[in-house]
Order: sequence, then structure tokens, then C-alpha cells
Amino acid sequence: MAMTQVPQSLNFELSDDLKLLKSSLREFVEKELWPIAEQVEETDEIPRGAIDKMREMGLFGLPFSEEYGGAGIGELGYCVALEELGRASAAFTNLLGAHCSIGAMAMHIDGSKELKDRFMPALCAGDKLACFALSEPGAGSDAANISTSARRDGDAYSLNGVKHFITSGDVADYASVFAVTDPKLGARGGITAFWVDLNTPGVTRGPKDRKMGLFGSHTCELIFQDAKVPAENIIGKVGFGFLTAMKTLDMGRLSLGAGCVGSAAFMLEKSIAYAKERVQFGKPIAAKQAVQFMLADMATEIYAGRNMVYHGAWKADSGERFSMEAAMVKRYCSDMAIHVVDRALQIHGGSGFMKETGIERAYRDARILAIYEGTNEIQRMIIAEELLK
Ligand code: COS
Repeated sequence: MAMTQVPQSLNFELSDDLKLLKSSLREFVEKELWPIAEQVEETDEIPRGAIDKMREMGLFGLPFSEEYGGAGIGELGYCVALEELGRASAAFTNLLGAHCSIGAMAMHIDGSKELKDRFMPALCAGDKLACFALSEPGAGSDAANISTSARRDGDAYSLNGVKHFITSGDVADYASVFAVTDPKLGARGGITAFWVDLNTPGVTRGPKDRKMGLFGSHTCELIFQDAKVPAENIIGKVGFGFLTAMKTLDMGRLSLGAGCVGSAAFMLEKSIAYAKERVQFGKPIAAKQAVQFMLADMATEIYAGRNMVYHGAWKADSGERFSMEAAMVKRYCSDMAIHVVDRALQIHGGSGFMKETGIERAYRDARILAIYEGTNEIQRMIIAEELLK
């Protein structure tokens, strides 16, 4: 029997709006962000002018609803956008990721209408920046074991403790801070999420950490010493903060995967161009099967990663729980991006090791992908737990 109809339930075509967003972001990255990547690396700063242009492009509101000035494109739209932005250097995606994917996302997911009405418009406009403060020196992977405390004190809570490795902690205006309100209850009722103005007395920012890569994006400690946070700044309900953190990280892990797909796709394009142009033994190295096989593997892995991201984002937008898919996306896409950039460097040979190509930078920047937003070992634990329950 001849099939004449395309089944509409499975459609890989992006909407016209998303296609337009994709092409304008591609142009923006090519014109405004990639050309200054080396400058960002050398100075360890994103120039103010570039942040202003990112703001004008509406990048700081991408995943948020239109009622607050966001783009209203859902998680799928956000992932499509981050895939394009992944082609810029990691400093830019990290700034956006800390703000959109997790910092302000915690409030967007679980904050009250009053809290969102007060803070989201400036966050969506990029006039104020957010970060996400969960990790502590003694609680990284074991996030339920945090010790930063929040003690009720009249109409406010008094926060004490140290958060560390906080991306954008030096520049953010606000943070989603997770603190213990009842030590007996732990992850199930004992942790609360707070929306904290980082310019509050009692909050100190530590010096920026010295890192292997990701120059232009800084991490530092946030130190709380009797920092007063109004009770109305609780995100969600007292005791539900661990769930807010986990739901936020589910979102963050998906979009992190999208950035990995974009950066890997860019590395593949650079490798193809180089392999066609670089002549050795009288022919372009693209004629060598050893190089062809590397390109073929890179393309296959990117294809797998992209489809995982889109499916995970589709599931998120459909309102179903997608924690396992997010963990799979994060685990696979980060390892994939690390592998792809390693192959790109191999194809570029000695030139890849030199600063000029930007590949050695991408190689160093990629390594953290398997560690932050939950190590890939933690992602495997989440996947296995879901499989075995
Ligand atoms: N969505 C909704 N609920 C979730 C959830 C999610 N994604 N993840 C966990 N929960 C719930 C669990 O269902 C459980 O509640 P119930 O007992 O009622 O079912 C509760 O939260 C506690 O979860 P769990 O028992 O799995 O907690 P663990 O202490 O074992 O820790 C891991 C879970 C390891 C997954 C968590 O600590 C984690 O993600 N660690 C990594 C932290 C991280 O990514 N840090 C990066 C720095 S921030 S960028």
C-alpha cells in the first residue's frame, strides 16, 4: 500500500520563527562574538560593549515567558538558540547559562507571581544579572549535604555559610541561594531557596578563581555572614528548595547539552575546511581515510547529541518530567563535545595547538563540561536510579 501522507505526529521541521532566530543568532555570533574571542581570552573579560549587544539581542530573556519580557520560545526554542550561541566562545555561553539556564530559572520555575513581577523584567532585559549558588566546599556532588544555614529572624532570614565555584558570582546582582532551614529534614523539607540581592550587607564575594580555561567567565566564592534576606524572597515554599534546585538543574543540563552540540558542530565545520585545504603528500588531508573517519565519527556523534537535546526539550515543553533525559543529554553531549574538540585538534595538527586557530582554547574550555552542572558520574547515577526504580 502506497503511503501518501507524512505522519504529523513526528516533525523535525523547526518553525519559521525558530529558523529566523537561528539565522539571526548565527550572524550575531559570527559578527560580534567569535571575532573577539581571543581578546576575551587574553583580557579574561567580556567587553562591556559586547554585553550591551547581547542585551539588545534579547539574549538574557531567551527562555523566559513573554509576560516578563522574555522571548517565550520554551525550552526547545532556548535549546535551538543555545546551540547557535555554542558557536561563540564558552565565556559568552557561560554568562548566559549562569543567568538564564539556572540563576534566574530557579525563580522562573518556582517563584511566586509577586517575586517574578518584581524581578523578572530587569532579568529578562539583562539590566540585572543572576547566578546560582548551590555548591559549597563540602557539598558539590552531594548537594543535599549543604551547610549554609538560614535562620528565621522576624520578617527576614539570616544566611550564614560559603558557596563556592559560583559562575558569574563576581558580576551577578542576584543569586538563587539554597540554604538549610531545618537540618533534621535534609533534602526532604529541610532546604529552602532564597532570592538574594548580592549587594546586601553581609554578602562578600571572594577573589575570582584561577582556572584551566573559560577565561572571560569567572567563578568565585559567595560568603554569607548574617546576611538578611526578606522572607518574601523565598522562592517557592519553605523546605522545598532542594526540589527547586533539582528541577532547575534539569533545565540547565538540557541547555548545556545544546551548547555542546553547537560548539561541536562549529569544530566539525572548521575541521572539514582545514582538511580540504591542508595539503600533505601532494593531496588535501581530507583524502586520507584516517581523517575521513574522524570527521565521520564527529558528525555522527553531533547528530546523536542534537536529536537527544531536541527530544529532551520537547519533553520538557510537554510538561512531563524529563530528569532522566536531561541527565542523558548532559552526560552524552558533554563527553561528545570533549571528544569532538579533541578530534578537531588532531586534524589541525600543530596548528590546532597554536593560539591562532582558537581550537586549543575550545579544547581547554570543553573539559569542565563533564564536571559542572553535575559530574557525568552523577548523571549516570540519576539515569541508573530511574532505570532501576
Ligand atoms: N525533579 C524532581 N524531584 C527530584 C529531582 C528532580 N530532578 N531530583 C531529586 N528529586 C527528589 C527525589 O525524588 C527525592 O524526593 P522523594 O524521596 O520524595 O522521591 C528528593 O528529591 C531527594 O532526592 P535524592 O534522594 O535523589 O537525593 P540525593 O541526596 O540522593 O541526591 C543527586 C541526588 C545526587 C542527583 C543530587 O544531589 C545532584 O544532582 N547532585 C549534583 C549537584 C550538581 O549538579 N551540582 C552542580 C553545581 S550547581 S551548577
